[in-house]
Amino acid sequence: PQPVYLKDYRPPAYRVTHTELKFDLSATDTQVHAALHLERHPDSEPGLPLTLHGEKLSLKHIAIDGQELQEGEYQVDDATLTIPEAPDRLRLETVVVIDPQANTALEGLYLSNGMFCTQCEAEGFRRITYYLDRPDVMATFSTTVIGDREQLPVLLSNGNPVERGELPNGKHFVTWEDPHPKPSYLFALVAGQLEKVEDHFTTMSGRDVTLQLWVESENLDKTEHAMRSLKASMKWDEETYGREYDLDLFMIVAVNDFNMGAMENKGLNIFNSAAVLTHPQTATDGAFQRVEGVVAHEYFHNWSGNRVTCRDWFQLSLKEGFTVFRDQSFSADVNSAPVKRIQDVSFLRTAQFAEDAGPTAHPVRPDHYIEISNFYTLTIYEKGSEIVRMLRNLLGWDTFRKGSDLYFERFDGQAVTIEDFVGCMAEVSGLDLDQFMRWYSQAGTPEIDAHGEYDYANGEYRLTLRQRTPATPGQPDKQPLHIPVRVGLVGTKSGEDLTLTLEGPEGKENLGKDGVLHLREDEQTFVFTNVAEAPVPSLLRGFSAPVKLRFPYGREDLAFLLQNDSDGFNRWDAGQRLAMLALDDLIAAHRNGVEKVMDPRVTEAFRSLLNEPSDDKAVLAEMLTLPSEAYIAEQQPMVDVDAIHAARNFVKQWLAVSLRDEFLSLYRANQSDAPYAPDAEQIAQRSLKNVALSYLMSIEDEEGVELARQQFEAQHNMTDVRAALTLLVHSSRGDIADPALRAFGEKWAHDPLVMDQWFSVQVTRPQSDALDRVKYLMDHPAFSLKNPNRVRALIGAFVGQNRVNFHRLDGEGYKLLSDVVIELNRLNPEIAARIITPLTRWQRFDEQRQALMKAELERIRAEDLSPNVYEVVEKALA
Ligand code: HT7
Ligand code: ZN
Repeated sequence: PQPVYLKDYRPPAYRVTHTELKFDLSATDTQVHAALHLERHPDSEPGLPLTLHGEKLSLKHIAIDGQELQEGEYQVDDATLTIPEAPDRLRLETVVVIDPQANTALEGLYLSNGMFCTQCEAEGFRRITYYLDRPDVMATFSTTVIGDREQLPVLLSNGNPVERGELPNGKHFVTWEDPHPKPSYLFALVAGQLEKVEDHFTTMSGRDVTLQLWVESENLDKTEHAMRSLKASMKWDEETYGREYDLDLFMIVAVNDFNMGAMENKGLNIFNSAAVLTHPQTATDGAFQRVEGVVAHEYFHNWSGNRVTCRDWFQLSLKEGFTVFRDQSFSADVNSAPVKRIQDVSFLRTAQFAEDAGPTAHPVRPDHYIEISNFYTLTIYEKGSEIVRMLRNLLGWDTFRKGSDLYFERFDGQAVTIEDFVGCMAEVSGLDLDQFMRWYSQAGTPEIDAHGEYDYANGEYRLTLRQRTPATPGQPDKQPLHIPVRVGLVGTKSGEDLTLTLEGPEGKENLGKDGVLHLREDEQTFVFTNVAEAPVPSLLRGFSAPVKLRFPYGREDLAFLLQNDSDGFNRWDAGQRLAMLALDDLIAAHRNGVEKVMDPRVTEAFRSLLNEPSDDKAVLAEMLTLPSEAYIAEQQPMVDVDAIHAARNFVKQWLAVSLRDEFLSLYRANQSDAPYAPDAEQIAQRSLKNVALSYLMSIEDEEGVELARQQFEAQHNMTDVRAALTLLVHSSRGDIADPALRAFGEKWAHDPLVMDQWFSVQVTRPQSDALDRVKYLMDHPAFSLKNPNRVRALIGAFVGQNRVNFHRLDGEGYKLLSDVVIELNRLNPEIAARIITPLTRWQRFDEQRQALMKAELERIRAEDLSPNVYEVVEKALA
């Protein structure tokens, strides 16, 4: 497969002004009739032929302006249909036949549980019909769906239904019209036995919008939270960004087989059932919050993505980075803002930083790709969002909002670039954002080395920041970035933020109690004057830039910040840094075979957290959570999975023994019989209670085990049930865990989303039988490699969350993953290329593991590979 390059972008030869589609649905022989109204693109190079994309299509008929084309007047290969002598304006008709039942890749039109559905982003539409399947070709669509009246009573597509009727042979049809020009990736069709829940929303201009959530009948009782989230998102986007919905109907459909979380098709969002269905008895608090976030994300795309879309797929972060930023802000506003920031940053620092440091590292705007679906990455989404957040912070909210208004107004109905977006921000603010644009073109996580000096005699604090971005594949040399570093100076005597007076080229600048430093050079020194007492600097407040910041904090400094920093995020981060220092010592002790000794400052810090009641329970739960094994691994020069696991367990057990009574009281104080609600207060309470229980269970004392058993038995809600079940299954108490697991499996055998949890809980168990459990469960009748949720629940959970067992020294974990990748490469290349990720990170491990991992990658390379897996494996072995 050949790469596509950003520098080769050219406007299309033709544009499509209107698209008429007619689907006659059948499981194995769906007929797609397309009539495309085409005209030469004014900006295209003269003389270019009309070339349409098309894959896995069986062409039955082709005509221009009613005239059937003869052999020789067009050419077809396995990716394109070319008409060399097409007129400048034409109506092209094609009829193709496709096989949805054989479509296990879940791109294009496929069957899920007997239901027809589509996934067209990024390049799935070309598996439905011949088309200019690129985002800068936008057309209005009219779609007629024909299906069996009994089997497929519900027939949906984008826009508004304009006609419906009966047909011979037990068939019926519905015609849909979408008045908003859209690229083909936003096309959608759904047909099946679905039932709906309906509600209404009155927009800010007083229009009534009908909201429909379509699900299989057994899931009708799991829609309430998604509907509530949808209405909240619509309101929030009006109030926060001034964006109003633009059709009379907004539909969401839940499907069981879906490669990602959801898809923002115009007026007809299609969702993975895991990202939309919730019920207190079946979904955890985390799932409720995910649903709220994904519903918001897809809804927000109606403006950031659909009304204003991407010129080409290199601009993917234009819509994804901006929309993630919007959904993160929404979730922060409706839940606990500090906790949302802590969770988002934890995820970024663990998973996106690892991507940035690995062989598939790429800029937020890549300059080439082989398979675009490999680029729906954490870098495009999460780092892309951090870049938008930096813009928001550099401009301030009001100016950022002006820039956003200008962007939506100026480019409404167009397919544009990242320059267009940042250009609006520069225009409204007057800021020079040229250097800032490097955030989009340079891969890798910038590192900042900071050091500070306090000059008692002059009352000056000098802070030196040195930036460097490590080399990444294809980018050996990096330029300095424009990095906003939010800082405060916390007085060591007062514990208060000191007023910041910055010495600048134009004199003294008053930054108030915390301010943003603009780091633009490789190295810069910032001098603060009138600093009345020795400070501890609080750096990168709120995580003001996606960088790794090092500062030689002493442990007392960190304990001090943990107590005194006015920035909630940095208070949490100080705790994490303190725990990391202790963990580093313990990891070294484990590797050297010497006795592990716990740093008493960590114990004391935890004791203070537990003894001084905090009014923010949600933040407290985060503070009491130790860095994950994955995050700890990210901090190590060479990952020693066993030492990390042992060190983290040691800290956990030490704290549990030392603070047992405190954890018990915390547990009891947060027990509640109140009816379940997914609100911030209850979620915080449950988090705290379950964090406490996890400490108690780490030492498996009788009281802790009994509390877990009772919590499971009470079956109050899935958050508590799953927390208790996980702790029991991950303990040595098989006498309690096994019957609990059996009861859980029997009770929920009918519910795929709960069974996903049943699979995950078992394969993440740290005991050495986990790999056998995975193999055993792969033979379970409920397991299927064709269902991405099941693959993620079983294989994904094992390779991603069970580090000690996946990285077994006999290489059996790696072998299991490569066997799965080889099978999925044939069935579902998109999922294969994602699930392989842990194997591509071989450089981070010891020589023995490196050799084992590379051998498995070579074994995969020897197969007949899809472009998806080929691209990842080649990069990993380069
Ligand atoms: N924009 C959507 C992307 C998506 C996708 C991409 C590749 C393959 C399958 C997919 N399903 C959805 C989702 C989003 O970011 O909103
Ligand atoms: Zn998105």
